[in-house]
Amino acid sequence: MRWEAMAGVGYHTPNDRFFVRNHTCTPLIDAATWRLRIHGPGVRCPGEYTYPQLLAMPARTIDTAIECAGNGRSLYDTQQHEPAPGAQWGLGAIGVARWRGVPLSYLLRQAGVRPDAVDVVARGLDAPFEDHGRVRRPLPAAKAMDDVIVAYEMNGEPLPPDHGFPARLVVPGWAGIASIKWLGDLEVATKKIFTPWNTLFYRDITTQPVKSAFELAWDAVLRLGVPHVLHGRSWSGRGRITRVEVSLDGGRTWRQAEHHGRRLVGAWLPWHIQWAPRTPGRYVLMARATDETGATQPLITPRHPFGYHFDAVAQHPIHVVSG
Ligand SMILES: Nc1nc2c(c(=O)[nH]1)N[C@H]1C(S)=C(S)[C@@H](COP(=O)(O)O)O[C@H]1N2
Ligand SMILES: [Mo]
Repeated sequence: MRWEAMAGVGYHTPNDRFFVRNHTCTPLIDAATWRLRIHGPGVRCPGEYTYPQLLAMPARTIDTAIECAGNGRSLYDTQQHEPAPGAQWGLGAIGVARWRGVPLSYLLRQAGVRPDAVDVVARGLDAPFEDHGRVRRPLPAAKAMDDVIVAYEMNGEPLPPDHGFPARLVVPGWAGIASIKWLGDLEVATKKIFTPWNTLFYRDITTQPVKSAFELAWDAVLRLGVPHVLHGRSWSGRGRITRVEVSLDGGRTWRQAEHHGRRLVGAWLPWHIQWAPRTPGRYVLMARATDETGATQPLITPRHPFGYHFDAVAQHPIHVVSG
């Protein structure tokens, strides 16, 4: 997702601008023959649900972000000179949508979830990834019973194929890999389950850290002599954003940004700040947010072998030109 594409756009990321991250390819699934299977030793009444059955169940609507754990990975290279392998995302591997679907807790109760359930393994119907089998990721039962939904709608439309049609998990606050697309089955286990997606990839990754971005292109060009309102958004998978400070001089001085009053939403917080640059040239814009747990974005993120969780303040280059 290009951050300049979020300028002047409302709270939600439009479906056609929302980033797509696939291990293989988007499968085209026929909703008429699709089934969601719930099975495993952790449920007393295993079963299958059709698409119309899913749509007829009690539903919830939530505004929440999906963010890849590798969002911002290219900054390990450009800012910290420690490149990490994987897709070289800028800061656009995130989007916020209004998701509608069935609470996973409802589905698990329908299936007679047992009190000793430990993990729920969600498996996708996309093609197997290399020699690791189908994309599947265990979710702790406590999170599964909390705020997770099996979503079939994104911003008021049926899920687009790239985002998991006919149904996907949406796991608020957690790394994108938890939100399994093209959901085919849920295996409820009474012991910890290990798959390549919690041992090899995305190991020890649950919630997402605090980050911020400006709604501007990298190397954006701004005019001198006119007042600008710089817009941006900050987010954290661990709690609401409580403070955003901006530096327009490469980190020498910091000013509080103004909020748009969406503090009650646990997705991202839009903010803005006025600026009238006085001299032409190159500038580095920085935004630093704090969430309600007290976590503030650092200036440097500790190196990570897979380039996950880059949460340092991004150094956003722009040019100010006269005329
Ligand atoms: N079945 C399946 N689910 C998946 C993936 C995948 O490749 N296959 N990719 C995951 C990853 S790594 C991320 S970041 C999110 C991205 O969701 P999006 O493409 O809707 O933005 O989907 C997750 N769910
Ligand atoms: Mo991801």
